[in-house]
Amino acid sequence: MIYFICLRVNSCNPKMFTLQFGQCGNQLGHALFSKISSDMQCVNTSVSYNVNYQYSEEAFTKWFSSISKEGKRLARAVLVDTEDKVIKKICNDATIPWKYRPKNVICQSGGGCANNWAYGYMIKGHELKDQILNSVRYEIEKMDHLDGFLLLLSSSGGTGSGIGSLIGQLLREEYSTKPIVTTIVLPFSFGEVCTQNYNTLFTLAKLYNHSDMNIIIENEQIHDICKNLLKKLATNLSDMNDIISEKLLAVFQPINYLKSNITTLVSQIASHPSYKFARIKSTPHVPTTYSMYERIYDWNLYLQHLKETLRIPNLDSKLSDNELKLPSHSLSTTAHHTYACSISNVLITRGTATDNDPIIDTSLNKSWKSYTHAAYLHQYKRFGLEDDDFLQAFAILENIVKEYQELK
Ligand SMILES: Nc1nc2c(ncn2[C@@H]2O[C@H](COP(=O)(O)OP(=O)(O)OP(=O)(O)O)[C@@H](O)[C@H]2O)c(=O)[nH]1
Ligand SMILES: [Mg+2]
Repeated sequence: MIYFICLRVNSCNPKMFTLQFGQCGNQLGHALFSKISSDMQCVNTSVSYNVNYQYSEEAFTKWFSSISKEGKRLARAVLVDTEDKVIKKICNDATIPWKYRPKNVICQSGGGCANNWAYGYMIKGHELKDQILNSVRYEIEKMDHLDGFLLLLSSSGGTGSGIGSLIGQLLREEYSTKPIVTTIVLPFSFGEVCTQNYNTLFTLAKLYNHSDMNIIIENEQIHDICKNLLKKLATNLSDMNDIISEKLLAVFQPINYLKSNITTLVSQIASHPSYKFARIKSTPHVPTTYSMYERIYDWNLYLQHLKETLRIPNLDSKLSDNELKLPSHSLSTTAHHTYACSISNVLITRGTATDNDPIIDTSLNKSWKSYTHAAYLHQYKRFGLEDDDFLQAFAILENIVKEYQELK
């Protein structure tokens, strides 16, 4: 079943503009769009057809601009690099149902920016800035409403950090009222390259001034999540990008019909101009193979665990970073703990709540589940019913349930 072809583009839904810089930004962006794409195609969900349809539609409008001639979703993204190895790899991936618009790929085939922020910011950034901004303008002209920008980059190379900083600054000048959110990937603390700290310093300083919110990702912590929780002994960058994408999407994917846009998020999290760093804590992280057999935790436990992730970890031991543990009733709740100082927290929960569901809704969800597995359909089809009949019935009943729920 090809869902995305029949998606109706709804102009009021928020629209995100993603810019990917350098190796890290491009690999992470590719993982992010792939995850969005498979999330949209997922039919085996525990929610109803209508809710799932709306969600996919909103996700499409948010991240993709249109459908290409060959029927692939076109990411609303601009890609920038000063070496072509990664770009070639991600743009030639023919197996996926989405792609980048070739015009939006701005790539030199040189040797990169040599892990040097200054080379990226002062030299390469100025060589490429017109091309980059023209691509941005071209995309924006086609849109009726832009919600905001999402910049993806690492702080420690030269291209992402340097060119990303310059473009962040130029976007701020040109689109002064549009929120700019950056995702900045910090390097492993033990020397990948000797210039990484300077590069990080300049990147954070520049982008902090020219953006509205900076989501900080630590490679080291993401690596530990893969190793400790997902049990990936030979963790690679792609595993890590999967986790980072999940974290970003936990925040940025549509939420329950609410028009959750970047402006609202930024005003909740980074409302004061002096406090613009944000972190995403998420739970649970379990290997996909485990999740089939693991016991289902209750929501209270997840909430308690998330609260525990806000505690200040003991620097002597990585294991005291609660995000590196599974949610557990045995974690102490009574002892005195210091919580990290934060200006604001937003809790986003995703999943099915089983409490207080009306019976009709539960039964509807169950039948939707059976339908997605094509269970027993033949028993109806042999008497002349077609898929359309099922879908119409689902739509009608879902509407009824929705109207009743709105009475509450
Ligand atoms: N999480 C994650 N980190 C990455 C990835 N690729 C590189 N990094 C990290 O990014 C930093 C290096 O930056 P790169 O993105 O490779 O550098 P660049 O922006 O391409 O800059 P130059 O190569 O110097 O021109 C190191 O800290 C790497 O650990 C990735 O795909 N995922
Ligand atoms: Mg590079």
